[in-house]
Amino acid sequence: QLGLETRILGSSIHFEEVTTSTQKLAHKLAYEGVDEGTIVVTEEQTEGRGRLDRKWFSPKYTGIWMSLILRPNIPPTSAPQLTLLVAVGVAQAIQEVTGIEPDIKWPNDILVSGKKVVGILTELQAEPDRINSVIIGIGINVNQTQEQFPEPINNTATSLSIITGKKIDRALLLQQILLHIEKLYLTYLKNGFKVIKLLWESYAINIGHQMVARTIQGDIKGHALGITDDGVLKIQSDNGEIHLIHSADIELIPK
Ligand code: BT5
Repeated sequence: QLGLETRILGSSIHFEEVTTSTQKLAHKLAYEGVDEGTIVVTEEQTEGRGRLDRKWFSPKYTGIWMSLILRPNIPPTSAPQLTLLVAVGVAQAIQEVTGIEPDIKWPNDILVSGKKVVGILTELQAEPDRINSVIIGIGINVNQTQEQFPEPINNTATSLSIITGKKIDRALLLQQILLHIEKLYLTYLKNGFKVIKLLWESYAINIGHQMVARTIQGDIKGHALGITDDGVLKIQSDNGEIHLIHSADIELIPK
């Protein structure tokens, strides 16, 4: 039992010992019209995925692999705001439970000491002007040992227990994550993205840095100026041109 203190998030919990992907199951539930705040949690994913159908490594009993269903009344163009909101909520919860101060790397990673601990995947069920559901997948490496990470991520990924040297209580962390995300979500629905953006900026490591944004249209090299009110990244390339990046993999260039 999770002992949740939240009102919306986790109002209904679908727990599976093992599943292909919590995203897949959450999409199905969202189509069936489950309540907002429904979450899907599993101990192991056999086909966990990242963006662009990349694989998300999700071994048994070591992580938090979950998806949440939200139904905010916002246009589809504002959906990236929710990725950033969830990243802030997860970062706050990690900080509270472990004492670690994590970094957020736009758009969807949480890093500690430059290594990836959390990945977030936001997907929509939407019409052109209207969102029906937002399905937000959260994958967190909690109790893996370094040896448990396979190639090629053994040099780029880490877990909370590797960093702290302690085993982390996953149920407590999950409970805190839902609590923090819900607080932020209620603020967001009431007051918009402004406060969330400020909080996000306090964790963000991209801003002000030189970087290469690898997009499906090609690479853009430049200096990140910040994010727009929709959560889109603004990069100024060396010739002064400003680019709005909606989706990309970011490679930070060391100073
Ligand atoms: C992400 O994609 O970071 C989003 C990951 C979302 C996972 C959650 S788990 C619950 C829910 N159900 C799902 O099926 N998915 C969501 P992206 O930015 O595309 O990063 C993917 C890349 O991260 C991979 O290509 C690997 O290089 C790396 N990777 C894979 N597994 C990892 C792990 N456990 N820890 C750190 N890095 C990983």
